[in-house]
Amino acid sequence: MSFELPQLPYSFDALEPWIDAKTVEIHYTKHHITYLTNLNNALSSLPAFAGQSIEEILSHLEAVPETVRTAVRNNGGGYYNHIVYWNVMGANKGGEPLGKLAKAIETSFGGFTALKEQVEKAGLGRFGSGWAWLSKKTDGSLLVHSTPNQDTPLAEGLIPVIGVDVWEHAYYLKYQNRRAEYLTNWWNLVNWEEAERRYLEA
Ligand code: MN3
Repeated sequence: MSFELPQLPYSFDALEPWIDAKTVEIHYTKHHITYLTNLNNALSSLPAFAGQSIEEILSHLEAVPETVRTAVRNNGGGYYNHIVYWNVMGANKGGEPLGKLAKAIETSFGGFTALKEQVEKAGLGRFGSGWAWLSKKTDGSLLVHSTPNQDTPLAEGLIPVIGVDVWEHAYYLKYQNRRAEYLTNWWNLVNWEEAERRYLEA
């Protein structure tokens, strides 16, 4: 068994002008696929993991043999995190959170403005490479947090609702060192239907 690269749910230029087509193309066809390839290589000698979902594997990294655990953590994380990232964005999206997720954001943070501030702060505060997340805890409440490198919320027992990649490869061609501007503009891309679906499913 091996994992596969899900199709990008839109064309490379769909996220313009907020994320340029070249960045999306390189990010998906070079970076994302490399995580996938390295994940499959790491798991190729472990038939016991065949049939497990990527979510199961990343939620129980301690069960992965030590010889490949770091490879699975980094590349499995990269594989999974980017699937979340692509799917919580879209063309002509943005706007405000919807439905039950909007209510939960109100309860946990006091509203969308406060959520945006916390996510942008988490993304800006991540030194080096990583991610900023809105995640759901097991008790149903919401949390804004950041993970380094390709670590996932799953490894902390959290379910990601939305996540923004703050590795330089996600924004450097268009924004260079201006991570703050990328984060502010990113809200124009968030697919709140998908975010609510993830929140309700989690
Ligand atoms: Mn990336």
